[in-house]
Amino acid sequence: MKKELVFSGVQPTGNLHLGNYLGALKNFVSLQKSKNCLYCVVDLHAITTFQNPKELNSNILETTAGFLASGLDPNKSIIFNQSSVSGHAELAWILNCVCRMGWLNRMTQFKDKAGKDKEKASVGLYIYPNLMAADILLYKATHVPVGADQKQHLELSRDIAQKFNKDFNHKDFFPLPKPLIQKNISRVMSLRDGTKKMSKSEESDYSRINLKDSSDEIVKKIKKAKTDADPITENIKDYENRPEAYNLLSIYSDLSDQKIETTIKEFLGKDFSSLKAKLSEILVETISPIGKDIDKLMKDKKHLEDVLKKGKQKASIIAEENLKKIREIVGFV
Ligand code: AQP
Repeated sequence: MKKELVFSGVQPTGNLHLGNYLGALKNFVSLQKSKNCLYCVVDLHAITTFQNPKELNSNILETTAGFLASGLDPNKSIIFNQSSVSGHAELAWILNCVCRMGWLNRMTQFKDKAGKDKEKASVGLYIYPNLMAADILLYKATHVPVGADQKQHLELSRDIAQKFNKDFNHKDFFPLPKPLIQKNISRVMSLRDGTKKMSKSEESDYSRINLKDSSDEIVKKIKKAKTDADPITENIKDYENRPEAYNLLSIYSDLSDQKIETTIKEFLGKDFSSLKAKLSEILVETISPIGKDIDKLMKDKKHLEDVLKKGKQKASIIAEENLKKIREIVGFV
């Protein structure tokens, strides 16, 4: 049987938020108990949109702090930053030559992020999914915990792996990586608009719960979160046209480790103020300690740099071994 290996990454593009936590970090932590895992601060991805160098530097350390504060253990998982292992960029170039333009043209995240004026988007943003494929395939990772927003990119990684194996006549060289998407809540939505995903780059801070928000801020944001005038009803289908209501119910369910049906039963017939009160409570209980830990860890930057350095050393060993074989397969001397 093939060895299972988990790889995933988070961009150091600003405050980590509840979407990153529930969609990715929480899953990362539970996977490290039973699998070999690599978790990467994907700084090469971050610069596909301009980052102030000073802020990027601090964000790389803060994302590392977010990993540790959420429960990742550098003795169990390999924690490192992407730019420190040059194999990511090298393999990305090879995969740029494997991936087809037509495949990239279908990527919806590029369309969303580039907006109307795609001529002005960086080439890096366009080929971002190939770098993501390289991140995963460099380690021959078999499983990738991600939020549902990354599902399309992961399917592309599988297509690229398959084409590489076929083009170079090396059946099964790259395993086809499988997405691991949280069941209860695969996509945490904005608190202001239940049709948009919660995101770091959304202008309004009221659209998200940041991991570093104070208890007061969390309570205030949940109080102001958009809902509707209807009470909580039993039929799950009723929520198809109530995205904000569904989002709050899903967040509460995930944080309480219960099915959404159980949450609906708990609040049946009540209005949203009772759900919001309980949701604030559980959010403060879960998120505040993480935020406090991030602040504490950021006071010892040397420790965070050491964690990344040790992770880089471990990741480089796997990367170099695989790259050696990849260079040989491609025909480089
Ligand atoms: N709203 C979300 N719901 C569920 N999962 C989410 N993730 C991000 N937002 C949500 C997951 O978090 C991991 C790291 O994401 P990322 O920071 O590398 O990139 P992103 O998806 O582009 O996150 P943002 O917040 O939207 O960043 P910006 O605004 O900078 O683009 C991924 O597994 C992602 O699925």
